Amino acid sequence: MNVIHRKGWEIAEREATPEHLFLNRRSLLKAGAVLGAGTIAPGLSSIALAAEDPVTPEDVGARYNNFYEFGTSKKVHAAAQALKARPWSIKIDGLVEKPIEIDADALIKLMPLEDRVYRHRCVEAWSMVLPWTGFPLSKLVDYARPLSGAKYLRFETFLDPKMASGQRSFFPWPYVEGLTMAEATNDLALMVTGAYGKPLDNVFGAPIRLHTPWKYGFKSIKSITKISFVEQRPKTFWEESGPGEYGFWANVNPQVPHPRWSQASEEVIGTGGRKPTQLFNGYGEYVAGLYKGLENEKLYI
Ligand SMILES: Nc1nc2c(c(=O)[nH]1)N[C@H]1C(S)=C(S)[C@@H](COP(=O)(O)O)O[C@H]1N2
Ligand SMILES: [Mo]
Repeated sequence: MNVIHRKGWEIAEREATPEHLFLNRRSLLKAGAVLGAGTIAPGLSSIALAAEDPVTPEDVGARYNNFYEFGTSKKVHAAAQALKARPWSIKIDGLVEKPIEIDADALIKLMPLEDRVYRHRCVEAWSMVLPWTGFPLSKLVDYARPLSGAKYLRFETFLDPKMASGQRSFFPWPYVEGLTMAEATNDLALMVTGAYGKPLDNVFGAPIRLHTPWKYGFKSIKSITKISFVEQRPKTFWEESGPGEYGFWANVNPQVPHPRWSQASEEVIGTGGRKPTQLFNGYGEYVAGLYKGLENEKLYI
């Protein structure tokens, strides 16, 4: 059996995939009370008794999404099934030793997959907790063999207005995002290939998407077709769409309001409740250092 070395940022119930094992603290305590604590399966007790952030149930998490390529509503699950996620080719280009074009499944096979439970905080002041499968973006950076001039990663989503009805609207398609090399090689930056113990549902951005859980959700670009290593900071989809409202850095900060609403708290989707928002979405210990010396930048918009 594999020994799992848990890192500090990991939410303790991470071993609980598939999702039917995600008992919340209350139901587990109840089960314990009925069965006697000793009868709880050993793998499970450590999971659920430590559950401070209950995982969002799958039927909630996969039915409240942002995927503007398929419409601006949160109910985009059915429309997103029009996405043809296989076969899927990914280009890696720009300032690299040699440009690469690789099938998504071939890339996924080359990468060390792991399960991670991450908090997700949308700029619209709602949040979820998602059980992902994926690999560290840093592994893809190694694989790409960037040249020393590469300062940023620029990510791009597919462009196919015939397939994706939302791309017939006025937005500056395709969806583009970016990270610095330091952010991309931080341990937390995850390339996501699965959720709830299964390959990614289209609505989550199949076959492969990014999740940077310390940043607002819009940084976590879905259905990636191209990753370019570049010298200049890329102009992102949301900066292009609303420059006064969305910036490049977009780190979560409850004290810096969005121009149109407070970021102090968030609606926890599926619970009917709210909770206070945390600086860097609670991951500051692992990422705050990335922003030393950048205090003059708009780090939280
Ligand atoms: N290509 C693409 N990626 C995207 C989006 C999008 O509309 N298109 N929406 C972003 C926003 S605003 C959020 S909150 C998350 C939502 O991810 P989820 O649906 O998996 O929760 O995806 C992000 N990535
Ligand atoms: Mo979002």
